[in-house]
Amino acid sequence: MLTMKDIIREGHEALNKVAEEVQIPLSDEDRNTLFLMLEYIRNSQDEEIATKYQLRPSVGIAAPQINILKRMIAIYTTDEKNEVLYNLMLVNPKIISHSEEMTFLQQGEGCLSVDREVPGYVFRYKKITVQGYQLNENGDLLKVKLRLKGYVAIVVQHEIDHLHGILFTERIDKANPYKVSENLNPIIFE
Ligand code: K1U
Ligand code: NI
Repeated sequence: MLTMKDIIREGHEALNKVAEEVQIPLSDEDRNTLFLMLEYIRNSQDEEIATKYQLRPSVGIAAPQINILKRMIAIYTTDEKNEVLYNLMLVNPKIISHSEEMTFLQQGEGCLSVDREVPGYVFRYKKITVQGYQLNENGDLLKVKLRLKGYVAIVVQHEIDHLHGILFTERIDKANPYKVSENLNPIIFE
């Protein structure tokens, strides 16, 4: 299993590099890496396991965060009743279109690779269409086109940023971290 020891942090050069396309068909090694990434997120959201192994909670992870410079991401989100909303392992994800409209998380963003609070808003597309391959729980790889909006669209954009060597901290306006342009609505969680 992956733990926080496997996560590289801000300052590590790999976090600023562009990740490489993954070869299709997927190798056993790449498939195993993606399973481990998803397992990390699910473990991190399980109070007992997270406490035992000191895992920082997360809803997403990108392969460069475990120092593997390949285009692979995993996402796992649940609703307030703990029902699974998204359980995704994506290979070579690419945003092929997006809304003009932008949004942002009212509480800001966090990152497993950033060990500090970074105040400020990160503006992201409200809707995106992502093309790539989805690995299912049986290990099968399927070509997909996903239309995403709201919170999960923000998480996917954060993870795809990791594939381009970009941290959320770089997207915050340092001079004016909470400046919001007109007609821009945030996503708010209670
Ligand atoms: O480092 C990462 O890529 C993980 C990061 C992803 C992310 C956070 C916020 C906005 C977009 C993308 C996290 O998951 S930080 C932790 C977090 O946001 C969270 C954890 C548990 C439950 C709910 C949220
Ligand atoms: Ni991150």
